Amino acid sequence: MTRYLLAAEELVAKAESYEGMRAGIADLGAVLDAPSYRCQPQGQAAWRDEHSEKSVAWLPKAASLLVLAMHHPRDQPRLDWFDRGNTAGNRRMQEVLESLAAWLLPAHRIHAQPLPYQPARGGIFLKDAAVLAGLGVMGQNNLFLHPQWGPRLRLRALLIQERLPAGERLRDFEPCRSCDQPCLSACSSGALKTGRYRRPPCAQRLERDRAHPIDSGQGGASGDPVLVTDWCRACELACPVGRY
Ligand code: B12
Repeated sequence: MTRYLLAAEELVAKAESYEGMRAGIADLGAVLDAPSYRCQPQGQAAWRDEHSEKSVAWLPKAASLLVLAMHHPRDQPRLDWFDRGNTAGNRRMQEVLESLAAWLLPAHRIHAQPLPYQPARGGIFLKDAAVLAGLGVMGQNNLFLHPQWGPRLRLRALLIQERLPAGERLRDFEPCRSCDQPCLSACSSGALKTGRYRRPPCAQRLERDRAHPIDSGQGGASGDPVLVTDWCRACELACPVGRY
């Protein structure tokens, strides 16, 4: 077994040893050549992202990505609640990526760097990366679908300085083909009504969610309610793939 194959296998196994996590390796060049980097998103300027993560400059000569998928079940909405610049789910994934990078250097002499969430701050387009890592496929709802969890997961990535062997894309998993696609009618904003995702109505719906935060049920230091944004998940929760 080559040094890099061993490193890839151990890294993925280590990532998946954290509860509710799956992982795969993608080739960075392939991700940068994937559809999200080649299209001009509609209404890009319309979405005001408030994540407070710092911008990063990528490790020189980086060649691979570890893509981390964290299960986000229906009954754990808190993982997605946006509060003080981030979500609990994102913070958890970032912690896992930091511990993986801290392990990889002494274990395999390979440098790695957790990437931020936003592409504009040095993150990558995570759904494309997850497909290319062989973790699942894109669905009709414009979400990444995992065989076990459907779209009910969140993604993050670790940039890796060496070229590790990438996962194989899934070829025999085409869940939307035989599905009556309840995701399309579940979207009350009409973002999926043509059968193809349209960003502006979805972004407007999420803007409304932001304008109407909910009480998290946790009192702050002063005893005041802590208000959080509970983002719409209709297209995610309507998807029968994985079924939980
Ligand atoms: C900006 C953003 C938004 C914006 C704009 C979304 C958009 N799609 O344009 C807004 C705020 C509206 C939004 C909404 C939502 N988002 Co959002 N969003 C992002 C973010 C930061 C970047 C996405 C982006 O701009 N993509 C670029 C645009 C142009 O691409 P796109 O519309 O997604 O379409 C591309 C893909 O479909 C791809 N594609 C299509 N077919 C194929 C086939 C192959 C083989 C490949 C490789 C690629 C590919 O090509 C298309 C471009 O041509 C990512 C995190 C990240 N760093 O990637 C999260 C992310 C995509 N969002 C996520 C989620 C969950 C949501 C919401 C459900 C809201 C919520 N509760 O969080 C909705 C769902 C919308 C939907 N059905 O697509 C998750 C998706 C998880 C998953 N299972 O896929 C991500 C990955 C964040 C995370 N925490 O994990 N989001």
